[in-house]
Amino acid sequence: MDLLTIGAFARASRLSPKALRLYDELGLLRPAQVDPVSGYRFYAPAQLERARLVAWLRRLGMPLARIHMVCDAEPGQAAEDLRAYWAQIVAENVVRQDLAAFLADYLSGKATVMSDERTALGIRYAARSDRGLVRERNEDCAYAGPRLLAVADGLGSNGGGDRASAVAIDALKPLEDEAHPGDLLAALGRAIRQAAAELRTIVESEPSVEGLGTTLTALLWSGSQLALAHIGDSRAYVLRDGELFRLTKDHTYVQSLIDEGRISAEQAASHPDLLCTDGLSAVATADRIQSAVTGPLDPAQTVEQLVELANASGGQDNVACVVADIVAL
Ligand SMILES: [Mn+2]
Repeated sequence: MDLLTIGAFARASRLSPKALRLYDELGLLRPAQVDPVSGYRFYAPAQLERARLVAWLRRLGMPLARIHMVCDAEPGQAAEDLRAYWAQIVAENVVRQDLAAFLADYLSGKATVMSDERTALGIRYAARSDRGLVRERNEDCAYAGPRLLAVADGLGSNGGGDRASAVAIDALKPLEDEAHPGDLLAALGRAIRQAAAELRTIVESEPSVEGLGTTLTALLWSGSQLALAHIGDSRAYVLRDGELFRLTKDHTYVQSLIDEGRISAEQAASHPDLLCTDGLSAVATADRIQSAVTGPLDPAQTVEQLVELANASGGQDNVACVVADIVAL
């Protein structure tokens, strides 16, 4: 059987050569043959069916890890997986639709409150991190101060994880003391780039530390503006009218400004914020988290309760959470 070059196979499957190389590296679609001298990849025509399936699933927006699962499953199971994936997308879109409506209300509300007498706003906050019941170390880190709220979930061998999350949060702490007229996001971005540079230095100078990295979800507050930076699968939520909205999408890097206008005390009082690592969000349902955050407890009691919630579900992972209520001063 004649093998196809990667270019010919790419055209036939409507995947780019770059994508094909990535899928090879991931083990999703291995070439039939690789030239030992040139490294060129060759594909069998029979592989086109799998390649087209991958292309279709990509067009559907399915993540590669999940495509891998679907491609390797028995046909019945694959169909089941696909239906489950789509049901999840539909459910997430309902949540996003609600969030979009909420943000539209929120942003259009700012026009009407501009003429109001200025109300000073502050935040009441608490942060808590816990090792959980199983892990030997706590690689999560949480911080809350008058302007900055952040959680980080570190990873890395030989204590690298603890350090990675601490480095990320420490790099952000100076933001507490600086004035950031107008550009909170830029200030957050600079601090995050500095954290990344410090982590690179550790990786380069200490070979014993492997796989160093950290998630980071941080909110910077100026009294009238909130900026959010998010990397990885920790999460930020906002509670509004008793309902918990998730502001972050896992595994993505989102730079979004929640609100560019003034927040009225009335609006703000109904908007407690929650940040947490997957030690909580992976084990507790949104309902359980929502009822913990909605209750009459103050932020310190709430974070306590959230940690208990994570540990009551087995405490398999470290957990970090930050709760902040925006209040009129
Ligand atoms: Mn974790």
